[in-house]
This record gives sequence, structure tokens and C-alpha cells, in this order.
Amino acid sequence: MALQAEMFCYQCEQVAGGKACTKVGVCGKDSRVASLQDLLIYQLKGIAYLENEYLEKGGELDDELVDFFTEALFSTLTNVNFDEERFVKYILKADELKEEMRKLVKPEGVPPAVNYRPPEDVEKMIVDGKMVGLISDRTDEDIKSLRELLIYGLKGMAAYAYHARRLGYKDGEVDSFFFKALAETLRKDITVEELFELNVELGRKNYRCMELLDKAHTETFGHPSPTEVTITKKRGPFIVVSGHDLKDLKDLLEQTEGKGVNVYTHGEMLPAHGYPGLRKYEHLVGNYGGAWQDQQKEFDNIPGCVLMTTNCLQPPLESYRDRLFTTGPVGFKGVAHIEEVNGRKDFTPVIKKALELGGWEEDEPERKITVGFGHNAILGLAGEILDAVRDGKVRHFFLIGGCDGAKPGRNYYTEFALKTPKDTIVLTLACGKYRFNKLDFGRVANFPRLLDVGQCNDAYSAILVAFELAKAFGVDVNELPLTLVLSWFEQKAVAILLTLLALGFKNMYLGPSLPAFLSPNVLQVLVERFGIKQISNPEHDLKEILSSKV
Ligand code: SF4
Ligand code: SF3
Repeated sequence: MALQAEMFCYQCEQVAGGKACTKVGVCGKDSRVASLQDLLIYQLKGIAYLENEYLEKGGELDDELVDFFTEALFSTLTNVNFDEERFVKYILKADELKEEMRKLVKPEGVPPAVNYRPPEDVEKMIVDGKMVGLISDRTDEDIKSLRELLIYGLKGMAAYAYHARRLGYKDGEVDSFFFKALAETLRKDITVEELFELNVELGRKNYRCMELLDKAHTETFGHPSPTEVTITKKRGPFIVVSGHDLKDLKDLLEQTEGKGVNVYTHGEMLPAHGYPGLRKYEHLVGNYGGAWQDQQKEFDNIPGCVLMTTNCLQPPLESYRDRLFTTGPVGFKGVAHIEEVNGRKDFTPVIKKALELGGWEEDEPERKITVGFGHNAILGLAGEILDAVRDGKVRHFFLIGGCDGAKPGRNYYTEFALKTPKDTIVLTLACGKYRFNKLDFGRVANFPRLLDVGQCNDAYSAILVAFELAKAFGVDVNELPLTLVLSWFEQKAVAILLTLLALGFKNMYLGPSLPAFLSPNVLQVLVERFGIKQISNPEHDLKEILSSKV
């Protein structure tokens, strides 16, 4: 076994050298944590096999098991959890659950992952992790590529399912698919065709899962509507809430009410201001900062607290480590973690610390941006949009969406947005938009030219809008004057991409680089079947798009 490398991870876009992180992750994940994550995935494969057998024999889904499974998968997403102790706990908990299930299912002739028992010693776990991870994997390149694509898609879908479950929304079809699909990755005889079909099925299941999450958000907090958000600082103690978990934000808002602590959204939490059930809190005073990759600069010596509810967490600097708190699947060694106990999270330590730190001393001159163009708000304007297109006032729509990152190539998306002609509308979502969402795009016909649809978790909204517009125009979605220009970074974007492909979206532009885990053959199939194009430069791509679609 060639073990010159200390780890092997190629699940995200910032991967070292465009190939794989083999010494330490560009994200900051070290080889010990990488190994423990690999071992956790191996454990989850074992659980998946047993649960799938159990379900096939007529057994029922167990809530505790699904909760654990989705959180554990989510914890292995890029920039979520860097804490080896937490992975040890997940691995051991997985073992308990597997042990119970083995008694129930009594499996015979099963893959080794099913009967594997982890050692108690963490050093030995790390060795085992290397044996079962990609670092030791000699599978055929195309099989490996499609298998990992499936696993990353499952990680992304786990994030969506996790958020929906926290609000009490579940879907048996989605949950059983986690087990079926991950169990299939243990099969030695699986074919390229079978894996391809599983990826397409994942795309469909993820659409269902995102629809469920949309339902969870809108039924709990109301439909987002256009809302002005202050993006400047206010005097006084404060907590900045980052990540994607709206339930955590709501619970924190309740617990900070009347305590003299302002709450700001950060990163992917910005769209929270659009929801009536969240913006009603007066002490939700605004949004602070930009996208996740700027956090070390923005949190440096910050005189308030930061609560990180999900991705993306960067390894914190000393200057704010004592005021950073994690919760849910997020973790970092030495950073305080707020656990859920009996269904409740107690944010008292965060509130106490924020009051102690005292906050900003002065108000900044106020500036605002508008968010809240979810599907309900946009489709409420459908009639006017149709008229504007028919009258030639709006020529084209762009969806410039997806993740951000630190690479220079990501300026493409800002330049692209800024170069879009004045008679076009830009829909945007996820954290990639922070590079341009504070710029003035002006208006076209009766609409702002830049419409913020929400988080990456709201990709469902954008898809629904596309389908509804296609229906209204009486055309196929690929015949709409709409182009998707996507930036990917982590595994939620993989799940969304599979959904778009499964739903038949074609000719999407993808960047900044193509996934390292796609083998040349798999990539060729994606290009041939779905017309996926890698971004080149904004002028070239815009010209190509506008000359081919009217
Ligand atoms: Fe590298 Fe991305 Fe894996 Fe981190 S998650 S180790 S940056 S490929
Ligand atoms: Fe961003 Fe991490 Fe993906 Fe939610 S916060 S989109 S990268």
C-alpha cells in the first residue's frame, strides 16, 4: 500500500493542486481528522447496509437513527467540523447503533463494513481510517468517480434533511434513500450504469428533500418577502449568527429578547431577514460581513460573539476563538460547543459573553440592501414578468448562484453579474452572491435587476420559479430565456447539481473549476448528455449565451 500521502480528500473545489489534499486540507482539516472522517463514513456505510436490509424486510425507519445518520454525514462536509474528539464520539455512537441493528437483522455474508468494530484508542482508529479511506482505494477510476459523486451528493442532501428534521419535517422516501444508496457503495460488483442511475435518483430525491425544507421554512417562518436589511453596525453588545440553520437563529432571538443584545446575520444567514417569523424581532438588527472565506478578517478582535450553526467554518484565529461558539454538526477543537439537551439549546454562555464584550461603541451611517425574493414573491410578479418579456423590456434571465471560496478565479461571477446587459434580470442565491449583492444593479421594467432568492438551501425556489415561468410561456425549461451560471464549492452544491441534471436542465455553466473527483469518462458523459460547460471568461460566455438564446 502506497502511504506516502497522509490523507486523500478531493471532495471540494478548493482541493490542493486541483487533484487531492494529501498532506493537510486546504480547508485546514488535518490528516488525523481526515482519517476519522473516513472511518465515520465507513461506519455509516455499515449502518446503511443493515438499515436497508431491515427496511426491505418491512421494518420501519427509526427517528433516532435517521437523526444521527444525517448529522454524522453532515459533519463530514467541507468546513463543518475539525474536532477529532467529536468524530471519535460519532464513530462510537455509530458502533452502538450498528450493534443494535446487527441483533435485529442478523446479517450473513455481508461486506466487512457491517461487522467492523472500531478500536477504542484514537490512534488505532486513525490507522483504520486510512485502511478504509480513499488513500488505500484501488477501485476502477470511473466506478470510484461515480461512487464518490454519490457519496458527496448524499452528504449535501443530509445537510438539507438535517435542517428540515430540526423543524420537525421528515420524508420516508428521502430517508430510506440515504440507506439504500450508501449501502450500494459497498457492492464490489456495482456497474457504472447502476451508479449513474443512483446519482440521477439522488438528484430526484434531493429535489424532494429541498421541497421539504422549503415547506419547513415557509410553514414555520412564513413566506419570505422583499425586505430591506441594514448592513451597517449599531452600538451595543451583539451576537453574529452564521451558517444556515434558521431554527438556531429563531431560538437565539427568543433567548436574547429584552437582554440588550443585538443579533446580526452573517454569511448564508442573510436571507433570514426575509421571513416574517424572524424579521419581527426588533433586535435582529442587520447583517454583518460578507461570505464565509472572509471570516478570519471580519471576526478578528470582534467585540461580540459569533455563533456558527453550520458551514462554512474556517479554523479560527486566536483573536476571536474565545468568543466563537459552534452548535449542531459544527466543531473545532477548543471552541465552546452548544449541545442540544432534551430538544433545547441553551445559549446563555453566548449571551453572557456578548454582554461582557460590550459590542461596538458607535453606530455606522446606515446602508441597506434588499433580500427576500423567494418563489412566492417572484411568482407573485409572474404576470408582470411575462409582460415585460413579451414587450421586449426584459431580454434574458441569469441565475448566478452557488458557493464562494477564496480562489481568484471566483471574480468571474462578480464580473459576469456586472457585465450582464441592463435589460436582463439576475437571480442569485447562496454565498457566492456576497461579492456583488451590495452593488447597485438598478432596475429594469418594474423590478430590481438583482433578485436575491436566498440561501443555497433555497435552490428549490429558483428551480420552482424556472418551471413555473416555463409553464406560463408554454415552453420547455431549456427554451426559457434563462441561463444558469453556477459556482460550486462543497457537497451541497454537488447535490443541487445532480438535482438540476435529474430534472433535465441543460447547458449550465459551471466553475470555477470542474470537480477533481470526476474521471475523464464521467465528465465526458456529463458534457455530452447535459451540455455542461466550464466557465471561461465573462465576455466570452455572455456573448455565447446571448447569441444562442433570445
Ligand atoms: Fe481538501 Fe476540500 Fe477535502 Fe478540505 S474538504 S481536505 S480542502 S478537498
Ligand atoms: Fe456557502 Fe459554505 Fe456553499 Fe450555502 S456557506 S453555499 S460554501
